[in-house]
Amino acid sequence: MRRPLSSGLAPLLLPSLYLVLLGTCLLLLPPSALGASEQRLRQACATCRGIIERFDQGLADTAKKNFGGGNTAWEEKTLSKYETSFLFLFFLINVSSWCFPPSPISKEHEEHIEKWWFKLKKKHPDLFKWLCIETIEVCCPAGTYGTDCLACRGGSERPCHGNGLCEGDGTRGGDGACRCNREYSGEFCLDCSYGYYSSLRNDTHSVCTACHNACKTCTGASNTECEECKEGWIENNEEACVDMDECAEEVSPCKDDQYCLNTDGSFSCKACDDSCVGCTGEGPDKCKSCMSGYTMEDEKCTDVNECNSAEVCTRENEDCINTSGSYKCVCSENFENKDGTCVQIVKAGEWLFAFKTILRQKY
Ligand SMILES: [Ca+2]
Repeated sequence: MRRPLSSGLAPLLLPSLYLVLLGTCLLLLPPSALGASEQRLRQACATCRGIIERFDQGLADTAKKNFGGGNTAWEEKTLSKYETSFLFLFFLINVSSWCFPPSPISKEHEEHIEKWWFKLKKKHPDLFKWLCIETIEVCCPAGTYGTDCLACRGGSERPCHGNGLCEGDGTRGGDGACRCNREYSGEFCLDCSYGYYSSLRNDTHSVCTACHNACKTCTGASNTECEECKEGWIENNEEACVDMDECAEEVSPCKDDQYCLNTDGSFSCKACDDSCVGCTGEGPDKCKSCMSGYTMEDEKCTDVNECNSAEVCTRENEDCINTSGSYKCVCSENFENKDGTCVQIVKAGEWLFAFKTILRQKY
């Protein structure tokens, strides 16, 4: 049974709209322009891939929402060439701004996409392969690169022996050279980088592993297999690289008000406690001597309570407050400092009383 056109047209034409979008964007990347630059070659493939992914997703969504059990036969029968062309025109106006940069539309590409949709999608279900690789030739199969889709170094199955990226992999650009992962080096990413050793090596596989933290270079995993010790490490009697204790040196590498803290392969300088003049570690019990305002008590620099002395804060109406390492003198309650003397604070009500008294006396 035939559905009414008004309700059936939207779901029916939706896949075609995706085709239009696809066509429009791809047309911005005509093969004639692909030789322009390396960047453009890679971008051309990335764009084609992106469009195919969105197209596939769009088709999947449309099928789920509108076709349910599928009505492809009816759809193909109803969708006329005239409707497709009309939608092409409509979308060329609306969709072209989504793609970059604008360029003239080629009839040839328009036809490629239509051809695939109506005639080839069963025979070539992989639209990416058919369109991007085989037809408009902006991409290459995985593991190959360049104009002729040559195999990457180390072969297309495992480019760069699985230890790096092949330049231009899957695109019509690049030179197939390997960009090795950090652990690997060499043309085929089979050699180990500085600081790594070969833990497995045969004709096809190479595994490089990081040296022990103590080694600059090495032949194996432990600190006895270093070829050279890293800075901050020193070779001991057993020919192993061990941490150098910088803090044990006769002259401390730290400042006078700091203590030295040894760490694996390095050291750090930390501030002494406020009560110390020089120290050997953290806290007031590691002082070499005490700062003024502190006194050594039980091998610990302790605050001196100056307020216990009769010689401090001797002005009238003045109190002493002890602080860590010092003390301060403040006026007692209801007194305030005026020109170095503590005077009684006169409250607002008292002022008013005094003012009224003056007025009464005068008038
Ligand atoms: Ca150290």
